[in-house]
Amino acid sequence: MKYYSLIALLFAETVYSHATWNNFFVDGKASKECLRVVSTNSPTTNLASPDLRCGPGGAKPAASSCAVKAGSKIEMQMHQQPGDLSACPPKNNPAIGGRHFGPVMVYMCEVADAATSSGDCSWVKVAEDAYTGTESSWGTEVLNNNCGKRAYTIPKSLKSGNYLIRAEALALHSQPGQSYIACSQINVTGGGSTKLPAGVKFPGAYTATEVNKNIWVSNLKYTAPGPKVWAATA
Ligand SMILES: *[C@@H]1O[C@H](CO)[C@@H](O)[C@H](O)[C@H]1NC(C)=O
Ligand SMILES: [Cu+2]
Repeated sequence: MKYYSLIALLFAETVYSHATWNNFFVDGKASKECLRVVSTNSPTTNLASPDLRCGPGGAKPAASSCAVKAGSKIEMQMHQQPGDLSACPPKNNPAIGGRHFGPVMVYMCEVADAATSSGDCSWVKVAEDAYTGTESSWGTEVLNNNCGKRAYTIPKSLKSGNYLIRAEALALHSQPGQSYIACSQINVTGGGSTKLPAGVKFPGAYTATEVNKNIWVSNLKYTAPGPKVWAATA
């Protein structure tokens, strides 16, 4: 192990805590009742674990499913746990600290009932911030610069119905990579005729090579794991 990565690791796991997605917003309104709160701040590292669907304990339903008008903006928000749960985590205690660099991705899947789905569904990647060559371009850093929030606008044309939203920060500072995941339950209303395309399954979507990436090299080139981001055409 290189000296540099050892330092990074010590920072990551002793000085700072792990993080969880612990708030959810619909058009700016805090709607935590629709978030499946994970049972631990520990990440998922086992590529065969069903926890890769909605995080540890994430099969447990939230208090309700949020009605979300097609075209609305939803946001998933992360904070270090334990830590400062302020609306905008401060720079000295960011949403995900300790140089937990990695991509941030948002997936969604259509389900019969978001309140009871186990998350064993067809997941479509709808948003992603990965890495474009500078430290500040890591998805996790973009997240920190945005108060821990990753937003996604539900396409106006998306078919109405129940969906799970899955947010993931994949920290690559140490190996194996650490997935911090949580899901929210939504009921899209007033939508159109666009259906999600075929997606991927969790577990199963990622390979060990993809999540055990050594990022502490110069001229790093990096592509986030999973499918390409899907965008509705209308
Ligand atoms: C979703 O919203 C529709 C339209 O308001 C409603 O008829 C339906 O009961 C809702 N379903 C769930 C599971 O909340
Ligand atoms: Cu960690």
